[in-house]
Amino acid sequence: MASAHSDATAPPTTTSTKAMKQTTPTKPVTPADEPALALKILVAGGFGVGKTTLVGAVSEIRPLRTEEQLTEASRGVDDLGGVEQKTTTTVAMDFGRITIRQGLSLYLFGTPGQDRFWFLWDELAHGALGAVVLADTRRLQDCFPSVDYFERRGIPFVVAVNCFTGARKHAVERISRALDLETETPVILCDARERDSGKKVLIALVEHASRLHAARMLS
Ligand SMILES: Nc1nc2c(ncn2[C@@H]2O[C@H](COP(=O)(O)OP(=O)(O)OP(=O)(O)O)[C@@H](O)[C@H]2O)c(=O)[nH]1
Ligand SMILES: [Mg+2]
Repeated sequence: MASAHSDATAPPTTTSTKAMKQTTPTKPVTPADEPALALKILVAGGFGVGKTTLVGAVSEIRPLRTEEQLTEASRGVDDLGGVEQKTTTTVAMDFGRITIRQGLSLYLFGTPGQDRFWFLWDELAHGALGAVVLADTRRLQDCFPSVDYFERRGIPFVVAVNCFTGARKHAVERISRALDLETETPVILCDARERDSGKKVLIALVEHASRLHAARMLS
């Protein structure tokens, strides 16, 4: 399920303690020495939907952020409807890590939300197991390009609806239909600020990706 990627600047997507065991034969083998699996996950979606917030909320390490101040000039370009308090935007990526269970960690890569950073996406998506597409029902159309991107490349994804305060609640079936998703693509309501909520989204993604990979291997 994990796919290796050779980018020397980013963490490996798979790690193994095998080499260490060979060079330190006297060290007793403990469960912690079991080969660990690290999977690469993208957190994508439209501008200001809460990608940086989600990566920061779930990460067990201090998240890496590449935020720049939004300028007055950008206000005419970027739709701040619903996130008027927003003062910064991601210009390269967010990075965080979460351990889902012993031996399984996820490396999280948050994408930039502004259209002018599309050129970074192929690099960020390289070797990813799957993606979370964050959506805001007040601006649902903003997540169409992300959905389209992952569908075209056959990258498993879930849609996580970030329930902003004041946003009307919609049934997940309705959101799934509005986005014209495959019926098996999970749609989950979440709060990007809550660790447990974000973790549930990530677990749903790993389970969904596992099912898809198993089905692809059988077909
Ligand atoms: N009320 C509420 N505010 C949120 C929530 N998630 C994020 N915010 C706020 O919404 C704004 C946008 O959050 P970000 O995490 O920066 O969004 P982003 O998707 O990373 O934005 P870009 O990188 O610029 O595309 C910030 O001001 C957050 O404090 C949420 O679930 N509820
Ligand atoms: Mg961001």
